[in-house]
Amino acid sequence: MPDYVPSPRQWVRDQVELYERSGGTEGTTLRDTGLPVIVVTHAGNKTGAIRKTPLMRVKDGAKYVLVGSMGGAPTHPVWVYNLRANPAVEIRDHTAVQAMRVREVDDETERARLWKLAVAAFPPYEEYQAKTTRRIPVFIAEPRG
Ligand code: F42
Repeated sequence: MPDYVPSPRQWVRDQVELYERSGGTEGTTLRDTGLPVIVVTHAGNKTGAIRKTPLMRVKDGAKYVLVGSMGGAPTHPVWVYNLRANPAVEIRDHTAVQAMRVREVDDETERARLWKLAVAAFPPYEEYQAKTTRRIPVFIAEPRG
């Protein structure tokens, strides 16, 4: 079993720690926005190490939409490459933990629909996309059978 390697960013690491230690009852929102967050557990594409990445909770029915915005930074977050290489993830949404599989959404029509859901759940995504020339990656996560 590979080791869990926490994020090098203190605030991210702290959020994951509190979210998990409380069993999903604390640390479940983004700072002072009050908006809900999920934790995506996945494997590093080079090391195979276990990574835990908090993301905004965007739902599409029973599925989750994962948005690689990273505040509109010029490069994709590393987790995007991890998910492309290893699509099997585990998603914690408050107290519920589910094994899921992700798929990157390339189809423009599908992406546009999911992007609307994402912006409705977390309006700053729109501003992040405007800030960067890269096309922000969008993934859909579905329960693994
Ligand atoms: N980020 C988003 O992109 N979207 C969101 O909706 C979002 C919401 C959110 C809510 C709460 C919160 O606390 C954080 C939130 N974030 C959101 C930030 C998110 O959690 C990530 O921190 C951010 O997206 C950056 O992701 P990252 O994967 O680039 O993280 C960096 C800092 C990181 O962990 N780097 C590691 C390191 O050690 O430098 C790399 C870890 C890694 O995966 N390594 C790979 C491996 O094989 O192990 C190899 C790396 C390679 O070279 O390919």
